[in-house]
Amino acid sequence: MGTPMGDGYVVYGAPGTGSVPVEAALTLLREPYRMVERATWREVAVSAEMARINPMRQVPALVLPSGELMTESAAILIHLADSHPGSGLAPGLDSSLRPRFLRWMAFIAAQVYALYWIRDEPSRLAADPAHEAVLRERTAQRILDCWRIMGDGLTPAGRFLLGDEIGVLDLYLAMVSRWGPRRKGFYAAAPGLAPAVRAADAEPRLAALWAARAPFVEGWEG
Ligand SMILES: N[C@@H](CCC(=O)N[C@@H](CS)C(=O)NCC(=O)O)C(=O)O
Repeated sequence: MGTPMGDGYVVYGAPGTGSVPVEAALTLLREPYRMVERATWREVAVSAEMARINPMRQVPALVLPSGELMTESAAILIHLADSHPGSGLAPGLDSSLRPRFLRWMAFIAAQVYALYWIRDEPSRLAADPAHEAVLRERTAQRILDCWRIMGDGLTPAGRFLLGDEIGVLDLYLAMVSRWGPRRKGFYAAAPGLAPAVRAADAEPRLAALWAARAPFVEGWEG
């Protein structure tokens, strides 16, 4: 399948992945979208198919109604918020919160999310199988250090990270903080951010989406 065009939003993703905050943002925006399931890490064929859309063979990818392809979760979330001014999903260009918003969106993407390329498949960098456990442990420590730094550097401005309205930064953090070393480690490293991610988990407009795409099953927090 080629890149769909003029077909509304098309999200390439999979449950529990970086596509979920994108799906959540579209849900809050009440924008209809078509979901294309691509669990790229499961099968070589799916990965090869995904490469035709995103040469990085990763989800999320988003095709905009214009037909333009976007990859990179932070860029997608920022664009969705910015292209719906008044949605409250991100501080506007003239807001004093804008630098803080951009800083932590980029921080989650570059400092934390990028480490999952290693964590999800340590054999990509490990010299031998024994080394894989070392990479898992060291990347877990690095992620917790990042959460500590984010927790120390960002004081929530309200119920959510940037005020009393949920935004794409909340959606992004709520998802990425669920991955290994998982939520319990995150809560301990960044206790000040815990209420905001819990508020995002409990957002009523997202109840069905979280249940379907990232269910809160027993022990999910780690
Ligand atoms: N920089 C990308 C990273 C995306 C990413 O790592 N996605 C994971 C799923 S959560 C994936 O597709 N992994 C498969 C792979 O990297 O081979 C982004 O922010 O969107």
